[in-house]
Amino acid sequence: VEASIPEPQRAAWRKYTPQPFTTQEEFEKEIIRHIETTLARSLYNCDEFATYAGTALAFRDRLVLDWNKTQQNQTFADQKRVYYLSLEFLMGRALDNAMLNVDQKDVATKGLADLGFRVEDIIKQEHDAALGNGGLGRLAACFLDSLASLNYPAWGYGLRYRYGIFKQEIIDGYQVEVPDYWLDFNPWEFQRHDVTVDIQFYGHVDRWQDEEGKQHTEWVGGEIVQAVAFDVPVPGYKTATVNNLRLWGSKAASGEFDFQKFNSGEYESSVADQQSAETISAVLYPNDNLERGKELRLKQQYFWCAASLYDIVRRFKKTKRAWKDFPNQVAIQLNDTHPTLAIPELQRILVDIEGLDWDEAWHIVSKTFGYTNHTVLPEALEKWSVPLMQHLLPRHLQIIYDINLQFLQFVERTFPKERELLSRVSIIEESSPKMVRMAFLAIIGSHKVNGVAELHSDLIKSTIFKDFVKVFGPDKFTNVTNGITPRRWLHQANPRLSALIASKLGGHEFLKDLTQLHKLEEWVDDKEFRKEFREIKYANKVRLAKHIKESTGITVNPAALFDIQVKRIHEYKRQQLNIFGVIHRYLQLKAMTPEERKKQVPRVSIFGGKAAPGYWMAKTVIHLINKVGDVINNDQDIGDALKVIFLEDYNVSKAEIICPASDISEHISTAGTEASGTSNMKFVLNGGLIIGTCDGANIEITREIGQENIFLFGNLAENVDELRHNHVYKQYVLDESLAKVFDTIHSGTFGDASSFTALLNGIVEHGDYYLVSDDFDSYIKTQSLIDETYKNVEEWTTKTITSVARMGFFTADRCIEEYADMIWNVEPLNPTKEKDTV
Ligand code: Z15
Repeated sequence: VEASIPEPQRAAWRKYTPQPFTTQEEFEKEIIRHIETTLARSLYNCDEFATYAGTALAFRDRLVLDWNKTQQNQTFADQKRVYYLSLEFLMGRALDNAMLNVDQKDVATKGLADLGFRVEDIIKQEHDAALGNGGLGRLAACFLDSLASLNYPAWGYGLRYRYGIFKQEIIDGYQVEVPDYWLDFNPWEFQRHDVTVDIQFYGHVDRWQDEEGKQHTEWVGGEIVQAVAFDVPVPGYKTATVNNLRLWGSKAASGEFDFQKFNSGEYESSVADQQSAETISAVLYPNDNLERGKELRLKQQYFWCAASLYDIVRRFKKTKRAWKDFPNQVAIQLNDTHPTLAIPELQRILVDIEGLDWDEAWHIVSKTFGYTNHTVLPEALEKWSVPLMQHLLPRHLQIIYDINLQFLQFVERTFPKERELLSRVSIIEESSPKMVRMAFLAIIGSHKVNGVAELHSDLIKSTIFKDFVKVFGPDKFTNVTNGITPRRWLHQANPRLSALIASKLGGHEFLKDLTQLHKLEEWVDDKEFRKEFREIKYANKVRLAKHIKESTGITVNPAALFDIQVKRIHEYKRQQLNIFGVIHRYLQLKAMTPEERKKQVPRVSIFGGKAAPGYWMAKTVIHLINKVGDVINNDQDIGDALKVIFLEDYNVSKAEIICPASDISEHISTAGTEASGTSNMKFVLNGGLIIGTCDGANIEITREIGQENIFLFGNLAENVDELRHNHVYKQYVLDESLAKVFDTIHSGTFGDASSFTALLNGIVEHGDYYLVSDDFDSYIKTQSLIDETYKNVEEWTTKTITSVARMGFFTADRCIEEYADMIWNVEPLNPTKEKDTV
């Protein structure tokens, strides 16, 4: 392809390829050009939004030039690529990130000031790209950042939801969901009108024999929906690599089907078909750690897997390699079981369409995929009903049955005496209706399976996937402890701390090699450094206090201890334990004399997070937090000693304000339930300490930063089963302090007590599944220890600085290198040095 373009054309192209701006003047010229021409606005109606749009377009131009080069370079290099399949990419805003990655934020700040705007106000105009629920989606976004920053040839594949995660409003203390229509103005995506794939649903399977007697299987009939590619540039930090995130949108297939209807006068119904096709990519399912088995969700999964695989296979076929080379050119990572249909889909492409024989095809398939598990919670493990799959994807169901048959025959040969084992490891659960266990299919169709923190990876091997360790051996299972990108979660969210660290470490190199942070320990006793470090934390608390004032009207004292728990609301994450602890603190304060009360460490308890719209218990917890806040915040006796804040609509851009502003953050899941957690890493990296259980990545954070620098409490994962058993089968006496808290709620102190009876009864009468009462005493004692420790400013400062210095392990860059070595077997590709590749 490259050689076929004649030299004169190349010369013209070379001569006229746009050059990126580098100076303030060039930047201003670009903004004004975009505002005047692309946006058709002028000096006289240029508000903050138009300025945002102009700035975004100017930076977009810069990214696009490098993006084109990166893509060409990757095509020419023709080496193995990584494809990260995720139903969620929680990207947040792109402009600040783009400015910092291309190292032009200073230029932009000055240029915008020259035009009469403050850069912070302009950045705030952007709508978050909120195509995800929580940790899983944000992890995917952090991984894309690291893949690009480390120059890996990698693509993300996802869905282009018209509505991202809902916006949360709190009205009278209740969560209200508002749709998040985010595509009004999105300069970061490019619709590829020429990249479309027809996706089939329903229909039936035909079998026939050709003249030579060869058997053929073909999926025919049904409906066609068209997938259209929308590409989003993903810039790396201070590198010319700009990778691609390809999101699929759905629309009605153009072609005979519509045309027939149109001709026969069914115009309206053909438009209705169009709308029904578009519903496939209309909305992100708002559940975190819960699967509900809805048909539209299965359609989303297949639509996205089939379009992505078609695209990947098409790219591979252009290289004219033999099929056996496929796993040497392609690594596909499955982010949870959501993309598991990619496994039978690739098998279908190879066998039904490309004519490979089954075993040859299966060898290729099972070397291509890797599967990441993110939870052990049974309600989150995906199962699809066999009748539903039979109806929607008849050929895939056959293939799944054939995969299962081959697998069970293998198990039977290897463990001939173990009949029970066969039903335990079968992909098909023999229930009524029968169910397809997606995690089992993902394990069988992948060459590696990983968990996301050490405890979690051990747990999946000893519990939900135990039998598969026996069948495949332990080497198929591994761990990659999660990480976060320090570019967004330190440099962008906390620029002053990043600058302070850079001033001691000799520049911002540490952002690409986070283990360099350890050198900060040399400065831990430096008076000036400590003072500056504390001043930064205080300024970040002032910034959050300002946000709290604007969004809730409540004034909080930035000198108080800021205690923050922000994450999805879920019983296993135990926001209820936190709010019961707050009520306990309130009761203690009420019992004190005003003089005693003055001596206490003032505290602001801050909550944030969304509940899945159908999750009643989680919504009850939100309601309780708000009611408790109403009472405490308006109690004259209490004043600044305690404030309770619920921050509306927690999302990525708010996390960037919240994470740098904690003194303590809470990661208090029932041991063994939180696979990793990633906000724990964000808070510590920004100089906050943690109160947490021995769960997920908290354990490794403790190992890295030292147990003297973390406030651990509560029962261990190994004891959870027994404790749960005790609740059900033994006489249980409720912890005395917790009983007082419950009495207070029952007495109506926080409004109509009947609103909260289900929540309290779950603990008192129905087995306390999340062990709130077992951990309560240990929790409140640890909270007192935190108060005591916080009084000693010097001790607290030492703990926080030491912790930051020891957080190097938790960069997402380390994760990506582990995946690349252990699972993908891919190498980075240096971006081209030349000005162009034409
Ligand atoms: C989700 O956000 C997580 C797991 C899931 O199975 C689903 Cl469906 C959503 C989270 C885990 O709860 C969290 O512990 C982990 O840090 C995160 O994935 C990223 O691995």
